[in-house]
Amino acid sequence: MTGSRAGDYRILHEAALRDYLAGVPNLAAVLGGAPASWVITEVGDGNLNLVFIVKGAGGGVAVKQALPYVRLVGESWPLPLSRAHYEYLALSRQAHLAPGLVPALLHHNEPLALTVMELLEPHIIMRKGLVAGTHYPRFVSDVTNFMARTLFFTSDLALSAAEKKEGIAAFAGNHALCKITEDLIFTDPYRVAVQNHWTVPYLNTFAASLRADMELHVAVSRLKLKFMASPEALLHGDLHTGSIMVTEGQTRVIDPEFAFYGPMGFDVGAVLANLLMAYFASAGHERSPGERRAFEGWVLETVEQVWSEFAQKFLDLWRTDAKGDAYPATLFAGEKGAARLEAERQAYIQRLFGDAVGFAGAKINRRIFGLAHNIDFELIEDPRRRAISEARAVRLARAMLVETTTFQTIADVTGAARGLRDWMPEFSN
Ligand code: SR1
Ligand code: MG
Repeated sequence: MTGSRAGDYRILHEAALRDYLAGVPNLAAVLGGAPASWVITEVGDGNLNLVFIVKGAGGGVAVKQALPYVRLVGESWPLPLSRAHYEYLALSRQAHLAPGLVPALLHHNEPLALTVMELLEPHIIMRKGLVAGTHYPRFVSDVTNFMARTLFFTSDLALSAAEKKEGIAAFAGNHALCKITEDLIFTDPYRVAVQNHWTVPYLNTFAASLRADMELHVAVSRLKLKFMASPEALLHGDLHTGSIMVTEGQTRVIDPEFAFYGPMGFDVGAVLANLLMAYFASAGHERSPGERRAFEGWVLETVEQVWSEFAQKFLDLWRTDAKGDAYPATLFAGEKGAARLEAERQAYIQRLFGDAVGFAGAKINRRIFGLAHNIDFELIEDPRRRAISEARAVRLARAMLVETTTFQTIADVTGAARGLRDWMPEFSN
């Protein structure tokens, strides 16, 4: 799939991209017609890369090219192009483990850090649909299949120790992307950092308490260590609702450039956190009081189902497909062994739930106080209304981080979120 030599990297803008695609026979065939007639549009609205949609008489493709720096910030923040390699590798593995839930890969050029994928149409970024108040009936089933299968089948429960360690090694070089997470999620929101920002002046006292709250610092530091030192499974690594494309009937998980072997709760917590933020942001998008209650009810139901279906599917895979070196069958023989192993599975999933709750809390705070925010809150134009939604989310996030064990079930999480729906923060200004 690679057509250039190392050292050939250049940023492909429209004309160069047209020439490049014209020179790749399978892509030219998908697009159809004369290359001059292809319509090329740059649509990237993420923080890191260029993304083009290319349409021809016969069809379309999506082209993603990594930039040698963080797009959101500019050339002052260099970032390795190798992330395109890890994204391609992760997409290939996910396509195998969770067929139909990631975009089809059509072409990859390693030196150009460029990947061409099927064009997902009429899919939209899920976060945009959530801001608009759209329900997605397939989402729970699809995202839980994706998480259960990609996490289980890359873990020691499914793999031999050698296969697992090969997997860790294959992604170990993606450390620059891990470092972004380590800094932006687990560190910067809790200290003075130039790139932090929040809804001023309303959240000033909240930001100050994030910087002063030692219990919070301990909680987030424990999670940071878990993120750095627990290679449980191949993570997507950035599984927020901006990394999911949907129609009402289809779900596709995109953008795994942060993939590495880490703690499973990080991916699960990312999905839960982003749904919870959609829930709290919803009040800020109402045009009349209570207008979006049905949507908000669906979001909380979705939070509950995401956890319960994920847990069920993961445990079922463990019961049927445990070919890995962990928990050797010979140690759990007979009825007594089977019962003890089942109790252990329940304990494992409860521990994973606690991790997901904590990571979800960290994911919420980073979107409200860190560098990279989300449109769920940012599109609430009135800053006071935005801050009210954000403050509710932050209050839940602190409890999820510091009082994690008080959330024993997912209903404890949704109950706490529901209880904060109409809470009015006292702003100092
Ligand atoms: C500098 S990159 C900021 C964020 O964008 C990505 O989507 C990740 O979430 C990362 O933390
Ligand atoms: Mg992304």
